[in-house]
Amino acid sequence: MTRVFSGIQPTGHLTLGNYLGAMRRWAEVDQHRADSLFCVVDLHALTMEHDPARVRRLSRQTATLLLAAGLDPEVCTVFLQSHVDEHTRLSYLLECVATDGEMRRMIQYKEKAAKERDRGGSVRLSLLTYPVLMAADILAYGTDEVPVGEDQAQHVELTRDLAVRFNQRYGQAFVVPRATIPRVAARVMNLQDPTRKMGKSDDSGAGVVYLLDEPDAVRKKVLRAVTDSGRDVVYDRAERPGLANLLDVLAACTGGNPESLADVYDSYGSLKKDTAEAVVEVLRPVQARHRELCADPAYVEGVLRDGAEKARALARPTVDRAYRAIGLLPPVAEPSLSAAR
Ligand code: AQP
Repeated sequence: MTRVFSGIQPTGHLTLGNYLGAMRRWAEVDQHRADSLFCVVDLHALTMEHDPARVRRLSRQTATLLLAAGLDPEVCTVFLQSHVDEHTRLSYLLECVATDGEMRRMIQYKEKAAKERDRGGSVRLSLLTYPVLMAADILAYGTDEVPVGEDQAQHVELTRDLAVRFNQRYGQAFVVPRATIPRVAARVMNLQDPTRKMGKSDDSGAGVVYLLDEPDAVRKKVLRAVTDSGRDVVYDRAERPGLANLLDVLAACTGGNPESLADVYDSYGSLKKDTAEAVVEVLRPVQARHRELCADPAYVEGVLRDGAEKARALARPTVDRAYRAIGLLPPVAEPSLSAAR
């Protein structure tokens, strides 16, 4: 059976981009057709200046929202990255096959490091190396497919390169995975600046729809979305990015096609109104389920505990095999009681 793995960082409140680009597909498609693992990658949230209490809070909230979005622990595995040591164990081995040049070419590293420097902060070494940890997240599970938004395609490419290099040097240890990117809403853009991705660590929030935004807040943000100076409604991502973003979001929410939807509208106003309502409707059941789950934190904790146990059992043999392959001796077993007698 196909093995699917994907993760989400507890670095901020989850956004419509996370939902349309990744989570919805995990819940509606992937968990039912593949042996799937979905992970709150909390260690990745430590790569930038962080507040420990906020990371704890967001890790719980992110896990709860994954379940609210429809991940079903009966058919998939949901867990926290830091609960499974195999991720960091494997990460070090992969650092021994990755190069510093490769790391410095990662777009997210360049962007986030520049942002951190602009703020006058220093760049954590883990920001440079976190794509290797992400590769470990994926490779530890013999993953075939990684369903992600477009922004993560480069990291999955790196994962493939590391897997191939390790296998060539030290013998077949890893499955070489591939990214699966959604047909629409692969990169939902910021509503106030459609040249930038809608990201959860965005400072202002005015162009970001959060999954837990009240319906009126969603309407306000969509109705105020920056569009382009033209009047006609056409789908052109390069020349009319604001409009194309709204058409993408509407298409993703209604199951339509952005090009054909463009033909239906003759004004920006009606397109914005329908897009706002479509987003409100898509978020409604997620928010309702989130409220129910918040009333039962013990259930969420139980899911995460069982998920970590399952994930550990799956990852350990692959990681142990990689340790042997690269040249590390197995720990010497304690003499058993019967042998000692
Ligand atoms: N805007 C988006 N459009 C489509 N897919 C998106 N994803 C994220 N933003 C969009 C996809 O959601 C999954 C989990 O994302 P993540 O937690 O790895 O990344 P992030 O939300 O981009 O988090 P950051 O890096 O903490 O926030 P920013 O970008 O604000 O700095 C992934 O599959 C991702 O592709």
